[in-house]
Amino acid sequence: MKKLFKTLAVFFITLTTIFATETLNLMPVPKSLELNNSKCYLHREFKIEIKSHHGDDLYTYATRILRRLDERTGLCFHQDILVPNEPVENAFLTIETQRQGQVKLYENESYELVISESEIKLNAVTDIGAMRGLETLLQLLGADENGYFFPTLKINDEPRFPWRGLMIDVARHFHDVHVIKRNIDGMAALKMNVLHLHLCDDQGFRIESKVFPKLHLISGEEQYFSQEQIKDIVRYAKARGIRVIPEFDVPGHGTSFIVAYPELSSSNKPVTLERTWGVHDPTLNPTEDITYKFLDQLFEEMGTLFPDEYFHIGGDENNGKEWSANEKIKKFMKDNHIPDNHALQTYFNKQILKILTHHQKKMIGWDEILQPELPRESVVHSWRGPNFLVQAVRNGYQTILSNGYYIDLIQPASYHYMIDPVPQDSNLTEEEIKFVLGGEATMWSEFVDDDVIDSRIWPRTAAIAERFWSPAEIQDIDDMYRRLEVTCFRLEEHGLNHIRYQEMFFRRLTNNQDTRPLKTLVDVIEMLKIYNRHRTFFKNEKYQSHTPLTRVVDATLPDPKIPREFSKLIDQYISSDFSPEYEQKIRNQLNLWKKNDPDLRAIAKKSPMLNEILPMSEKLTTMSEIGIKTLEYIKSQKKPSIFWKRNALKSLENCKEQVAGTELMVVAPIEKLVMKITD
Ligand code: TNX
Repeated sequence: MKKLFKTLAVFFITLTTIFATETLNLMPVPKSLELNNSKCYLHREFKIEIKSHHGDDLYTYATRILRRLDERTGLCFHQDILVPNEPVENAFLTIETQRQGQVKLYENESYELVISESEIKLNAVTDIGAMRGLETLLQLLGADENGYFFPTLKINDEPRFPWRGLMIDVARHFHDVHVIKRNIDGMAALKMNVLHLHLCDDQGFRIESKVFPKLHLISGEEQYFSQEQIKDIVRYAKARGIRVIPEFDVPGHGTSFIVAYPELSSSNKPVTLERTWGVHDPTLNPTEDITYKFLDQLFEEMGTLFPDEYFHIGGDENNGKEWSANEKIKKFMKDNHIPDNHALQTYFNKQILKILTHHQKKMIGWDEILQPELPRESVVHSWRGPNFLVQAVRNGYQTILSNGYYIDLIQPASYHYMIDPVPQDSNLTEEEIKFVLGGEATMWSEFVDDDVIDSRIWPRTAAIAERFWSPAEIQDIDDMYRRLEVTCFRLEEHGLNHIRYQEMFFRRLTNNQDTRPLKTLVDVIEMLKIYNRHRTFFKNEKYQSHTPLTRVVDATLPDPKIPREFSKLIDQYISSDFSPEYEQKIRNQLNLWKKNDPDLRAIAKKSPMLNEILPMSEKLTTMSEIGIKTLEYIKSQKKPSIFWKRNALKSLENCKEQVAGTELMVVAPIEKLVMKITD
């Protein structure tokens, strides 16, 4: 019976959602939605009233919503700011909450939104739920010849997972307060609720410490958050129902600690701040009291800046080299019956845990913290794969998933979208599934600075946010991309520059000449995926902290639209049995690509920075010529010689090779077409 009910519920959700998402642009898709068939038009008299006063945050939130609506519609509403205890006459939207929300794990974020032709009602248990509902309302805005409107409907919504995070690495490249804030706004728009700041690593220490000032003064290299700035970020996030969790990565990735305070080191080697990426040796010494005294004081200080009950200690990728090379550490291990480096890390974690518990914090760390005797209230943050997550859950730990959500690896939104925090085929029981708290998209910043970062986070993170919020059954990739496109341009209203940064880069790259030929090329190339860019060199050197991130590769967008559409077009052409309508479209596109190269070369003459990408431009021409020839063969129903086909495939293979950290994304469809000629 229970099962039948569940199946029916899933059916209902899917039905209502399919109905809804065909016409609406909601992201994430709500839990349930009933659409009526009329419109609620917006007018200048539109006013919001909050009927309950549980803290001021909702008032400022609703005021921002009003302004955003105003900016989109140009209606110039009469209502100014919303102020507590000031009655609003003839309010069109009334909001009612039962209590103030806490920015805390498991806080209630549910809401009910009812839109009729003459009024809108938003009810929520907490003000945070109301904030989530207000974002939904804004996403519902439509327009027709009569003006701006909301569709009439009823939504009941709540998240599937309580932990929906974004991690930003501010250590490899520092990111300023305004960058963090605009991304917090993006998170709120997508109903995400945890900002995780990776605050230190081998390349720098990015937060002021009054107790150990050399940390920021030496290892911050003038790029760090002051304590006032951190308080400001935490306050800004809280006002949007978002928790902020700090990460201090120990004992590995420890260079920034050791440069400032060499006494913490596991070796005698002199160290300098790391300028390259990857896993490095410097590791804190787990056998000396001084290490724990230091971390005790530091974590106490930092714990007061970040009020969240969770505190991330990193714990990843300690290669153990320094421990194995240190006689004193080896003796300590022997004396204390610690058999290997893993056990030594467990010993270290246990001491850290005592410190955190003493400061009323719960510990969260990357996979590697999962060792025997890890207390059950710790959270395991899984980056190595679903198996590790399942293992942690089976051992009774709460977990969050990041493996599969590494947005620095430039995989398409569809890839991230289909990864579920609850691993498929894991056979976890209903009870065990409750231990999966959710996940975090991770923005490691080896290849992003303040200009590029938004384009690496958005819009793909919106698809991940939907995975964390919406019912698991919502899986239609085409519909996700349709809604993602709308979400993407809407995100610009927060000052996010994920779209407009490109034009600025093009101007610099062309030396302010015509940017169109460069755009034509950039539209079809992408940065190398996974760790392949890490493996390339620039000017015969490994990438370093100061290597410029202003090259063509940095102006490319992840998951570009034109290649996706071109691939679809080729499929349609093939499945329509080579319809002339599609043929014409393909031909137009190929002709445009084919003749782009001379134009780009002319521009490169006055902008040598473009030279490195010219071989890619040539590949685009070669590929297009092969494509055009293939269309001719198909049209005339003539078969090419066996040599032609062999050479064409060989050239296409060559077109797939990387140039200047980029790859051409439209070769595979042409290959498919060539294969069709003789089939
Ligand atoms: C692995 S995930 C790391 C980071 C890198 C990242 C790049 C983890 C705990 N460590 O140090 O920045 O890969 O993708």
